[in-house]
Amino acid sequence: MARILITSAIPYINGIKHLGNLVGSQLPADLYARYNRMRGNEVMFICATDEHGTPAELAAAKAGKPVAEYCAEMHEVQSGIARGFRLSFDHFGRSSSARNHALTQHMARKLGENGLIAEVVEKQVFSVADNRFLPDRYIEGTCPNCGYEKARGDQCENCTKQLDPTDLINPRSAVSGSTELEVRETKHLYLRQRTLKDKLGAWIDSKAGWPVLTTSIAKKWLNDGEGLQDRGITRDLAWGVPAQFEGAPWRGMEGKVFYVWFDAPIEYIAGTAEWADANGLDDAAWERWWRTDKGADDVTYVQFMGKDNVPFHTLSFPATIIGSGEPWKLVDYIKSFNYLNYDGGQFSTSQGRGVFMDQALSILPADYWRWWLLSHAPENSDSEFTWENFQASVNKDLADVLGNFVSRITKFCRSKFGEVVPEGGIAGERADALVAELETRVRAYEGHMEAMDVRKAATELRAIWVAGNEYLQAAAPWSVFKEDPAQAAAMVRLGLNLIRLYAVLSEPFIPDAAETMLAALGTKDRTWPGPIAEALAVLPAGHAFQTPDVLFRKIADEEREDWQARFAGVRS
Ligand code: B3M
Ligand code: ZN
Repeated sequence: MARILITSAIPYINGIKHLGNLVGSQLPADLYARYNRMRGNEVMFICATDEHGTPAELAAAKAGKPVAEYCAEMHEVQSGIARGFRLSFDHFGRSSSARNHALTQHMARKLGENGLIAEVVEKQVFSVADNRFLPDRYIEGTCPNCGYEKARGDQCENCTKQLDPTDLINPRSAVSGSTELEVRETKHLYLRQRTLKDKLGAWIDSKAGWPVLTTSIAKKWLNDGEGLQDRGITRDLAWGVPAQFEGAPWRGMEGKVFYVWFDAPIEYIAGTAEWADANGLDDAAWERWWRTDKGADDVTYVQFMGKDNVPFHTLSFPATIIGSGEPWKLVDYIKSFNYLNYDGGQFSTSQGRGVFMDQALSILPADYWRWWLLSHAPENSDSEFTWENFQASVNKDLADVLGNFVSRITKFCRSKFGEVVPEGGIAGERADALVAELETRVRAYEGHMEAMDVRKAATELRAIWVAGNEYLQAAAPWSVFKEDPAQAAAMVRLGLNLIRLYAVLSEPFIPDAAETMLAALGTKDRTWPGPIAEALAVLPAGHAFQTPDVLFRKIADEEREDWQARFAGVRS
């Protein structure tokens, strides 16, 4: 039994995420977590809300609430939506937790003790109109690297370059739009990443099997141009993890907090500690996932994230871990994603363009979205959501292929043999051919799931469903029944067992439908298939079942048009 630690990039607290965010981190992470649990591996799956930084402060101000209260409320909202999508986190933590405060300060102290923190008096952008220092992402301007005009002061979302606000051409306050910006002096802590460059480079080079998207971004920021820069890890803000604390190897940092990108990845660890606390367990329970000196040496750690988060996970966070000099677990594999676009453009929070997670669940159950998103995951390039494609996928794959199969078998059985698995007969050669085909396909499916090739896995799963449908069509037990009821019984018995097999194989993609299928079959047997012939003999003759309701309904053209108009947003 393998031990798999899985983290998804932790979503910002300030608002509800859209489907593009979901498919770029949490959803494929959930797929992988569920698959590994089905295979009997020991899984720890952690996510959290990312609660610090100016976005949270500003959103709270806009909502007219104290920031702590706003975050607590929004955490509950995001938590409920995650449950709605059946995201099976072992713990959905909060980066503002006491655990993360303590661990962030601990890491910073270690880095300081190891000579990796520099105190730098620097000039920082102060917005006179807003009466505050502006954090990097709240300064907008033109990217010096690619010329994109809405680049943020921390990173250009167009070319992914990490920036400093003073790099921007024509800077302005993103809070008020004011260009009345002054540069004032303030002291900050810098993580001396540059001294870790060789170690980081060697570590990345050792990851030969990583996706090209991940390593190319990492190597670009490690080696290109001026290369890896030392990074400021504190900010002039009130909300966050205080940078001045007992035992800190520096002074004069009162009123400052750690930069949100410093404490956010540490929350992966702190979130696991929160999990232990929530379950009344001791520190050893979470340390065995994270400390290689305390049992984590046999853990495989996999991270899921969108491509814009890759530099922070391949360079900044590993710099914290390596620089601490302590035996914390480093990531073994980073699965990163491109962007999902929406109907000929981009998702836009400000314009209300596209489908957001709460809206999605208000119109259709989670499985419909999960299936479409995962089977169209933006792995090798950006992909696009269109309503036509969504409708076609749902109606064909889920309703016509899988749903129809389940309904035909159970209804036919009920009408001819009653709601029990029928006995006797031999299904015949077609059944043997089906078993042989499934033998190959199921093993291929496992391979894709293990490799986290999400689209390939979805394609294989669909082919597995199709194989059953085609078998049923060709075998036609309804015709055979007239001449040879025993053979028809054997075919139906095979079909009912196929439903169970489909439920087990499909669980990571469509957990609710899998649950419904198993419940209808009156079985809790979720055994992952070994030899297919054995897996298709789990439900014995005489086993009772109940014909389920329609598994997936079709999307009508009028609904599709209605939704398309509803989520188009305000266009300029
Ligand atoms: N909250 C950005 C994002 O949601 C950020 C990820 C943090 S992962 C440690 O895309
Ligand atoms: Zn750029």
